[in-house]
Amino acid sequence: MSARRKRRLFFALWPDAEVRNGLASAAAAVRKHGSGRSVPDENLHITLAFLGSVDEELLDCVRSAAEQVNAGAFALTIDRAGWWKRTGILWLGPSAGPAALNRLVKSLWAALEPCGFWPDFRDFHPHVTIARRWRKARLPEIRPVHWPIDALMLLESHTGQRGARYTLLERWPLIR
Ligand code: 2AM
Repeated sequence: MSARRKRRLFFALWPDAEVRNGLASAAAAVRKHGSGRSVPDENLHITLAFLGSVDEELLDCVRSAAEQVNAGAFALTIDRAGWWKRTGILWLGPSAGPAALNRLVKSLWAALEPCGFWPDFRDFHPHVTIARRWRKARLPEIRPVHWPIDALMLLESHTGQRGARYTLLERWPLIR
């Protein structure tokens, strides 16, 4: 009997090159004020739904769940830095999470339920992780990054010698 292949998957908001540049400079400005393990610029994103290690045979179900998501495009402004003491995560995020983002995440989890996934019932705090194992120094103001959200992405996470690497598997435009 062969072991079924598992893939570590998550849905995310994945920035285009311009937004990524904005996030990268804001991240660099914030990281000047402390120390920890920086997330490489090419990995910056917002996780919407973390699925964990998924049986490959569930992939079709996950894909059709994404197709059923009922949400429109919206604008997100990343305008603050934050730090979670317990996890040591340093992040960038919106100071006002738009209702459209919450609706998107809710619709995504509802669509994933028939595939056997249950929502992560911790509160959803949209954030871009910019460093881990961060010991807090100071959190400066950041130059706001305007991020037009018009698609939902499915990513696979690989753990390499130099930490996590993400591959974009598929992208669904947000149209309603
Ligand atoms: P983080 O960056 O905020 O830690 C890929 O691993 C993405 O999924 C990361 O952005 C990570 O969020 C998130 N992630 C990893 N493990 C997770 C878990 N157990 N629960 C929720 N999100 C997780």
